[in-house]
Amino acid sequence: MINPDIKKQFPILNQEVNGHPLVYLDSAATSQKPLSVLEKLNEYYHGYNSNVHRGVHTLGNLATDAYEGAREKVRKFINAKSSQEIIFTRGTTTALNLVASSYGREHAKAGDEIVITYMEHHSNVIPWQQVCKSTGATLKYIPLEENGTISLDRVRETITPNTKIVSMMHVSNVLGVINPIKEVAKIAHENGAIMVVDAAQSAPHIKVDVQDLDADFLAFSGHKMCGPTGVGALYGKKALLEKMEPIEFGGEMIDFVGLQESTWKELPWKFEGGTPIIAGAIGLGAAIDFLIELGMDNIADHEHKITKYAYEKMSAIPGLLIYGPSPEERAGVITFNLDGVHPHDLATALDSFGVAVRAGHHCAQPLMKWLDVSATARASFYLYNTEEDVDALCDALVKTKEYFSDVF
Ligand code: 7TS
Repeated sequence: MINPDIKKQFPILNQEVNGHPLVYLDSAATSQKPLSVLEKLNEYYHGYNSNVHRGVHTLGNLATDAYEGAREKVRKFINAKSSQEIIFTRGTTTALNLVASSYGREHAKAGDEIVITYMEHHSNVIPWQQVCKSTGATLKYIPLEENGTISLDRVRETITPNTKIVSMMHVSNVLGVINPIKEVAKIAHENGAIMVVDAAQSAPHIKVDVQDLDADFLAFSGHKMCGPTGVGALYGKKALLEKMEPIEFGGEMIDFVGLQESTWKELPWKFEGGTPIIAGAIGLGAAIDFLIELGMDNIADHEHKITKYAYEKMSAIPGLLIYGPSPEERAGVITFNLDGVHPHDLATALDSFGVAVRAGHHCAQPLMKWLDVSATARASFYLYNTEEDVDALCDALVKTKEYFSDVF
């Protein structure tokens, strides 16, 4: 397990909310940030804030080195072959939209198929719907098994030689399901399709190796992995990125601008139009240092134990329904409903005990339809959560249940 002292590195966690110690169980929405990341941002703004890639003055060179150094940290973190394959974006949503708008619109045509699953986050649904609308391609869904997982048999049935793109989340933000990306990528490639991976909920929690997965594109967000908001990354295989057109045009991304025609810089800069996300990338680099220091396997192990503990304890609360597979098959997310209590009322009641969870459709309306619910509550765990946090959640759940059964 990770030493509970780690909480001291997250000053925000040391506060009371509504008269109770804060129990933060909403890291799937956004994680908290350790001191080392906050200090790195401070250092940049206090010490060498400057624009990058202009190569004239000292501060500018320091900022460029730190920004490009962060790219190298991301490369290593996901084991990409080259830092030219790492594009800084605003987050997962922007990264997936880049792939859809550039690669998708260029390569899909009427009669082609784009394959996703029912569990995807909206940011891995709507960009593909838009590609289908503009190209005439068809959007197909891999059905889910009863416990919310996907089976490779269904994957094989859905992907065909007409499939051009398969796009799938690595870990579900609702069910915690861990998808067999490596095997799905193999099936996609056998059918001549490319594999796009939404790693928003995996990169913060488990080791992600783009070469081992054989992902063609992979997207994630810095703010869910101890980094600042407003930064994320798109990994793409160099051979694919090289042939793709940028989708944003302007400063920084050009080689030469003529009156009628312009040419682009080489990778990765042709996809980073405008002043890039300098502070964000430097902060993300510090977050990666922090995660590597703890060890991704330790983080995964810690979260697995907390999730198992929570799953067992929550399962013992009468009237509490947990969605998705057994704790063995899931990452640190537990989505649930309490009989007779609307999830928004439930989350509000839990907040009155200082326990922060999310309620709603979790940007996964196709999955909500599949679950046949309009909303759920969700507790999500990260490296700083402890068994005491789970105990506080369960106490608050029991008290909420008692309150609602007394009142109604
Ligand atoms: N993909 C998945 C699997 C996600 O969980 C999220 C955000 C995104 C993509 C989008 O990431 P963004 O950083 O571009 O916004 N998920 C959630 C969530 O579960 N609750 O709030 C945001």
